[in-house]
Amino acid sequence: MKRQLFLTALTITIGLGSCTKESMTADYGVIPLPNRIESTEGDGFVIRNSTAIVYPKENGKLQKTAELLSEYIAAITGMELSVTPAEKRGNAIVLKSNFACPNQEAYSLTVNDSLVTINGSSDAGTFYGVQTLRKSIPACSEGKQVLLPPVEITDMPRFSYRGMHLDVARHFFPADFIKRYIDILAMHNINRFHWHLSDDQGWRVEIKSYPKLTEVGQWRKETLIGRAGKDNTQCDGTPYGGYYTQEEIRDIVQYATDRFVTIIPEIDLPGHMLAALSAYPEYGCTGGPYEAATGWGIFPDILCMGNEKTYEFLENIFSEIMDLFPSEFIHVGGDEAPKQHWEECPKCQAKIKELGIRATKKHTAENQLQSYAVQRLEKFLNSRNREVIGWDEILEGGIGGGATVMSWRGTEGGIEAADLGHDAIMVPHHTLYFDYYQSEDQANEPLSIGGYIPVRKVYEYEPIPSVLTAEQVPHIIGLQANLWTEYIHTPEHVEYMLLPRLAALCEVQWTQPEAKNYENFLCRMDPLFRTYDRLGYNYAKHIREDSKVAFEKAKAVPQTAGQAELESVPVGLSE
Ligand code: TNX
Repeated sequence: MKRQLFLTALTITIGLGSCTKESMTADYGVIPLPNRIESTEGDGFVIRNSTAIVYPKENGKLQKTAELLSEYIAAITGMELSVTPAEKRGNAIVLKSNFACPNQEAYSLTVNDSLVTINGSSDAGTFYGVQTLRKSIPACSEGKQVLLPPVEITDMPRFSYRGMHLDVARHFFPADFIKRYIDILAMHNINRFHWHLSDDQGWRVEIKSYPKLTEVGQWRKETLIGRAGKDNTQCDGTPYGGYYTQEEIRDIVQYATDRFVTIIPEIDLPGHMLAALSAYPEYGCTGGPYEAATGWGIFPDILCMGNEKTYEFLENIFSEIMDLFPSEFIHVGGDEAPKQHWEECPKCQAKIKELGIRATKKHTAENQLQSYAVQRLEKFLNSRNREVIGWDEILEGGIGGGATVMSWRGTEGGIEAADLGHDAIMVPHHTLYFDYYQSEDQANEPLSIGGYIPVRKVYEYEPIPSVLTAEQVPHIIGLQANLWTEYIHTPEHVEYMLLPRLAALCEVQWTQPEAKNYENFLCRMDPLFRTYDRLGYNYAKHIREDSKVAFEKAKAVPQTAGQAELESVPVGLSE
């Protein structure tokens, strides 16, 4: 007889309850919470040194996933499990990908006494089953056998677009750290890494046809100290640069692909382009000279979109970007582009005339010129089978084609996009900007851009606006958090801003809303924090104590009381 396991405190009690010196018991109540966890009959499966991880012969992707699982288990337990394409045999963890489910990232995870089977609806699904398994193993399992209680888990994500962003223009982070960042994303079932590669303060990707983009554009002569503001112009006097070679990019793209993370590159235009203009001033309205910005904000010098040569410049850049990044989506920016130079620029005004653009009540002529530029670029990218994403400003001059809108100034952009039949990704700054403070006690926090976004606020976010009709809802393809780095100089600080808010984000992205419960989440954070510790991830500690207390409280609940609760609190997609 199968027993439905409900994800109350009981799950945790089971996990911790049977800890001995020699063995540890896995706990399947991981983050993000799986849709359905049913405990089954039996003694369970013991992971020992002799356990093999088995993948289907000639499936290179699952071979890689099997190797990663072996690494994950080694990092937590010290056991180095062998990886083999052998046929099914006893005491093995078997990876497959023929689980029948229309959702392409679903999986089942079955544990009986002799076998663990992770079966994905695709190789990606199998990878998420592997993530669930590795997170279920307690971080303090070093040198111990791990008992996996018998179970049947079936799981799939709520949203297909589950993103996380990183700005490497304001501050640069080396290739090795980008890989570590991708590891962290993968651990949280995130499948899109939005890589913000260029901005006013630095150009970070090698483009062979325009070598000065990195030779010159990677540099700013110095960096503002303290918070940006009218009265603060104090800089550190130290030149700052950094960029990724194409070889490094290819290596990172492969690293991400192995972890089922698609990298979406962003080249932000026509604004936020000062670094590029410092290298190629001929593509600005005034002809320069320009310098990469040393402080933060919005700058009036943007690309001249009245000049045909600028289109050629962009197409050449994007051709190389497309060669480097296989992603279906390419991000073309579009945010914060002041139009004062366009208003005076003879080329821009001639272009507006030539195109027959007229200012309307809704759209200025200059905003329509931006809209024309984005749509023209979109056609170019479409001709190579790519789709465009832009910040919500791309709605301003009228949106055409099939662009996907990233709604950052609030949720209105997403709502408008859905209403116009476009897809949208929710990234509202008020809830999903991880560069904002995590505590109200700002004096005790590293200097941040502002705001206040505690873990709970992220956790409680509902990305589908209630005003949408049933037909519009599917246009919200997912959500993402953004990590801008004006005030973030080091990898450790990036991790501090990212974790544990990322854990809250991933549960919004993955888990069905009915199954979400903040107290329960806090309780499940405790083992995840231990895993962060074990892996050396630097995280913010604001909810660390609360999560320990929630965990201890759950542990103290006698099993019978837990079972009484069991009958009443179903979770997720349980039938
Ligand atoms: C707005 S979000 C920006 C970025 C800044 C960020 C700081 C967006 C499209 N533009 O350029 O870094 O705010 O929070």
